[in-house]
Amino acid sequence: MTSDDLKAAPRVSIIMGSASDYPTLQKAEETLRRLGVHAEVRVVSAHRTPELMFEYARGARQRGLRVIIAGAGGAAHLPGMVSALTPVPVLGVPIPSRALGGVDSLLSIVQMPAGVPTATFAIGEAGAVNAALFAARMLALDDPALATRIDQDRNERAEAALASNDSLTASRSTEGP
Ligand code: RP5
Repeated sequence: MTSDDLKAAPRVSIIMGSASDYPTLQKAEETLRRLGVHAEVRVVSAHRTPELMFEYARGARQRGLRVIIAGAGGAAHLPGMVSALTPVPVLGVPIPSRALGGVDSLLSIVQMPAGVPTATFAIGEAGAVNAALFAARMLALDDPALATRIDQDRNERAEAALASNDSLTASRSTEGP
């Protein structure tokens, strides 16, 4: 990865309904950065700033965005509404909500009517990481260097899992019968 990869005009955006969603979506940003993919990050609320949401979504393709990761919690209308306004693929991340733990967010995002495709990932950080990896895989379809970095990342995750098994086995064998 070169520093130019991180400086290039963003092909991915990460938007969220509130700055309180950022601790979850930071995992998406970190995952993309690790792969050398620069993402722009913005608060765009479907409920509090609907005009901004319209403007942002309507201009997304022309600005060169190739995929939008949209996280929201509670009555999580942002991913679906943005998907209704742009042809750019939208990956929804349900944010854990204070009242209902994110099940409300999940159901709000996943139950889209036919004709408005909106991908939905797991609630919380796992969803944020996987949305980022999915976005990277989409970009890698015509970016061989990125595809190579994704392969390396996957190998590193496999090695970490194997190492965790070794640590677990070692710690168990030092305990009594
Ligand atoms: C949603 O309302 C946001 O996506 C956030 O998850 C939730 C709560 O927002 P705050 O009250 O923390 O700003 O629109």
